[in-house]
Amino acid sequence: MKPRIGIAGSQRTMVEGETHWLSYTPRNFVTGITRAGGLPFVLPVGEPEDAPAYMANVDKLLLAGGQDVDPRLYHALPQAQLKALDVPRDHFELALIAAALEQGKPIFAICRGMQLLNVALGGSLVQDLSLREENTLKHDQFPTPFAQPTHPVMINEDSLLRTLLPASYQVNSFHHQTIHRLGSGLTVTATAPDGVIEGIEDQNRRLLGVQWHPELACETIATEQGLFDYFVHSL
Ligand SMILES: [Mn+2]
Repeated sequence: MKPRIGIAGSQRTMVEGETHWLSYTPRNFVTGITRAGGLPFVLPVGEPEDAPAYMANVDKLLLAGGQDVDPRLYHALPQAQLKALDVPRDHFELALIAAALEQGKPIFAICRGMQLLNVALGGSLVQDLSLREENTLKHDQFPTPFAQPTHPVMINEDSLLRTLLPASYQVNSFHHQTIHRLGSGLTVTATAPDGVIEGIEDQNRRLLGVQWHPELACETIATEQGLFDYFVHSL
């Protein structure tokens, strides 16, 4: 049987200000999992108490991109640069993470997903890259096309990520927040030249996170599809 992959979904109205709500995930995540030979299940934002039952029905958890993480979850006040939150989504995904850890199931966390995973393990975030003291590169590459890598990262030796990617690598980048304090048990696996953390993992608990967007490049860049292949079959 194909590995069953739960993709934590998002929610939005079809048109801004309208009341017609959609539960969804961007199709690119489905494509990455399907191309890898996995069986994707989109998990709609729901009640945290149902998270263990959802996780019991899948083999692994994918945390997708999306809104900013509620700064209350890492005991910070909202800065002016904070963008949209989805507090129910945060709470449901935290419950999915807890259930995955409890059930010993691997997690692949992308962009917001990596940031939320870090917060779930006691870490914190910088709410906007402009709040860093260091000189910071362009990490929101818009309007450059999604699949086009635009900034380099260095992949740490001894990391799981380094078995999949070269030591010097180029990634696409669409984020305005970044990890500040690292969550417990996590190690940094990839770093941009400005010091921004671009990858994390915990090999013991089989947690893998990247700040960039393999789902937007997996159809054109073999190493990006390779991240999904590894997640579905080997993590
Ligand atoms: Mn970046």
